[in-house]
Amino acid sequence: LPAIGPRAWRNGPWLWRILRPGAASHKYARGHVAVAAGKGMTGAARLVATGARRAGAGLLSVAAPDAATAAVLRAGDPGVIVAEDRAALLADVRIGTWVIGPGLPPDEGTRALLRETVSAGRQVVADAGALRAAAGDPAALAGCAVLTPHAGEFSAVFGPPGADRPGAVRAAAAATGAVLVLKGADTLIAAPDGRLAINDNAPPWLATGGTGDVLAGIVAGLLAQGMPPFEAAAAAVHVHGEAARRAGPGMLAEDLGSVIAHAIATYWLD
Ligand code: NPW
Ligand code: AMP
Ligand code: MG
Repeated sequence: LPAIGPRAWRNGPWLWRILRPGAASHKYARGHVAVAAGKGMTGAARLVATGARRAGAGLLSVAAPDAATAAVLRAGDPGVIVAEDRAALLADVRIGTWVIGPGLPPDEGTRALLRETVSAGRQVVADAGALRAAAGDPAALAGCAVLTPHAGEFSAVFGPPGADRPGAVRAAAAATGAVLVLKGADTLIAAPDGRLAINDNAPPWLATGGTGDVLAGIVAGLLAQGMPPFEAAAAAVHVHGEAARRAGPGMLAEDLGSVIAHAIATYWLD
């Protein structure tokens, strides 16, 4: 590793393992994830759903903003529950983990949804529109479990990371109290307590539309199964890169799910 101070590791299964489902598992016990869908970009919510379900979440609900969007979502993956009553989903204590941001506009509505979800005591993975909605205002993200910015989103919220990327992500994690995942060719994962992992297994062809949405879903799927945020984020990033390697150079974001299905057992805790 470069000179990045103490408590820094190369990311990999030696840092964490994924819980193997057992005979006593059932779908509720494996965690229920909710995703907030936007009006136009329903594909983003569907990719989040795929990531969360392939990472092992037992149930997945998508909160649709209106009836027309719900109809589009219902025409998609049959295993996804599409709900129009967002308040009811938010009140459901069994839905412990939410993904907010992919496909959402960077506006006050998204900020309000994030605040409500955090206030309700849910674990929140904030990405994309939720990060853009907090541009220049990191305090708006306080209480989130994991933030997954690419470099543009990170700069919008926290300012440019500069040459000391490990220092910048550690500072952002400390400032928000959330685990920070700064995505890129190498991805940095930092915890508020200073732990840092560097992930370098992602092939360049992972840089294609929608892969970040799948990653946010994998993080949520692992959180929902009880993994702590730093471990869930680090594991998700590694699984995501490994899935891309296995899927090959022509892969699409939507190909990652079926590859994760085959790769996931290699990460199980024995
Ligand atoms: P430049 O060009 O460097 O000046 P956004 P987004 C900058 C949804 N999707 N990686 C760069 O600026 C997402 O969920 C929906 C990327 C660039 O112009 C979001 O809600 C899909 N960008 C929404 O689209 C599938 C970087 O940031 C700008 C960067 C927009 O997300 C696709 C991009 O800005 C997609 O996931 C980096 N490393 N560094 C669907 N099927 O529905 C700097 N930039 O607004 O964050 O655009 O990431 O495309
Ligand atoms: P997003 O920008 O949200 O769609 O996320 C893009 C995903 O692709 C993230 O997981 C990045 O880490 C990954 N990625 C972007 N560029 C590269 C690259 N050059 N090599 C490997 N992975 C990349
Ligand atoms: Mg993205």
